[in-house]
Amino acid sequence: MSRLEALRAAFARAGQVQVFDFWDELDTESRGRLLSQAAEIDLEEVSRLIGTHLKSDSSNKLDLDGLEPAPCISLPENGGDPDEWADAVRKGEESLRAGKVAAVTVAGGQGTRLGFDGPKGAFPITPVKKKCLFQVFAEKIMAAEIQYGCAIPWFIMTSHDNHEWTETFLKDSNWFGMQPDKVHCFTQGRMPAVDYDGKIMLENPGAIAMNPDGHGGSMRALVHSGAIEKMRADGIEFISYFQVDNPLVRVIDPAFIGFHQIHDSQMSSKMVPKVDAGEKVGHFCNVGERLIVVEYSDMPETLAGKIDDSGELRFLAGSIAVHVISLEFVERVGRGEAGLLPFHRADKKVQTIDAHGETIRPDSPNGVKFEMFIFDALPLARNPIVVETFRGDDFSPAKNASGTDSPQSCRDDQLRQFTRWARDAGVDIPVDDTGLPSIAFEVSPIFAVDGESFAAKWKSLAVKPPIEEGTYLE
Ligand code: UD2
Repeated sequence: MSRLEALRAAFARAGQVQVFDFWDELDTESRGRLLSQAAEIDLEEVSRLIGTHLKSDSSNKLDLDGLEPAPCISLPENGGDPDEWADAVRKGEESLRAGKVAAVTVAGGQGTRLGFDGPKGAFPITPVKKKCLFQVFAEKIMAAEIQYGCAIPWFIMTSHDNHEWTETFLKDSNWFGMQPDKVHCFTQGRMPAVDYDGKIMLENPGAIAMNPDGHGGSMRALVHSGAIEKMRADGIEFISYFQVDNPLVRVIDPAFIGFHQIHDSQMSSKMVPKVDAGEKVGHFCNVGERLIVVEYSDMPETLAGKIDDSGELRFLAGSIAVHVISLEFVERVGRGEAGLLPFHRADKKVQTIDAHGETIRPDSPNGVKFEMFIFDALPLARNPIVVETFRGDDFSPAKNASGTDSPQSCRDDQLRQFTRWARDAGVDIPVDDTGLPSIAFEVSPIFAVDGESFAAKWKSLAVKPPIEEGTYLE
């Protein structure tokens, strides 16, 4: 049986043979592409998802009964034990010095809301030098390599759509000073979109409408791409995981890594207290003993806005999508041995074709995409923990073209951070009542990555430069 016959028969058995409706009209290249897309699809998985998410509507129905706020390890200034924090830092630093930590950035998203034509990592984000997000992360990794005398390999998850672009961009940028053999791009998996009758959709006569399988797909992709094997060969035990849209992120955080180890956790997460009930971050919750994240879109407003006895939001702990994950756990989840990550349904406008092969660009949702979320691995993990972090030093994402979580708010938050470090080190910089200075200046991660390293570096300078409009400390 030819490859075509075998695939066509399998798709026919699954009720999806429409995928080959235009086969006879396709040229050789399109046929090749269609066959390889078809071969990528796990038809059993798709049939199962159609059953749960379209036919029985039993998907995405969270049982919110008995939902409790999850316990968190608080910052010392908010009641956490300073000795425990000091221990965690020591432990994390030990692992860093021993070269047990790798960084993973998920950068496979489409970045539609930002309206940037290119991979988000290439977006210019810093206030003076207009460094792109990838450069900021690379420099933070290099700063940690210098500080701990170790190598920290960096793995970047891309999508089919942006993989080549991302690799070329990094290469053309000389990997921003990192050693090329320490930077690895790996591609996440894809899922077909289906219409409301559960039929796999064609984007054009010779291509299936395929989408990235969500950042939860990183677990599988790390295994299937061979990244995990590479990490193991390098002696990596812990992965510092973060999203591509957050330039403030502490890419390498010894305290966080240390807490993960002290609690013998397989997956640890960072939280910030939400700014208000409507902030678009997931909520750390417990259902019985299980730690879960309830995404903002799934949290009923009445619960999200509920106030506790102390006058604070009851579900205060917001997820900033930063995790430490143990290598062996990624491997087990990626292989499906620790349970499967569920798929979430998203109703979307999917470009498709009609029975004559003519393009349809819908103006309302006409299909369903399936995505996995990384935080759904928490309930599968041993001893998952949630650790509080200071927002001003860890979280300011660029998601929207303007307003909240935009390049402008990100720029302002970087300026507030640099200014706070400088003022704490004794530099006089006037600020408004939000901490924002009237000048724009920039601190390179190679100069300092936090208030402590800034103070030490500043103190060590025999001649201190004036900090004024356009100053760049490197
Ligand atoms: C995510 C979290 C939200 C909160 C927020 C913090 C989800 C569902 N929600 O919201 O709870 O923590 O971040 O900023 O995660 N990505 C891929 N491949 C994909 C899809 C996404 O790599 O298939 C990457 C994407 O490049 C980005 C990150 O995942 O770095 C977040 O994706 P998003 O923008 O869809 O998530 P968002 O902002 O709605």
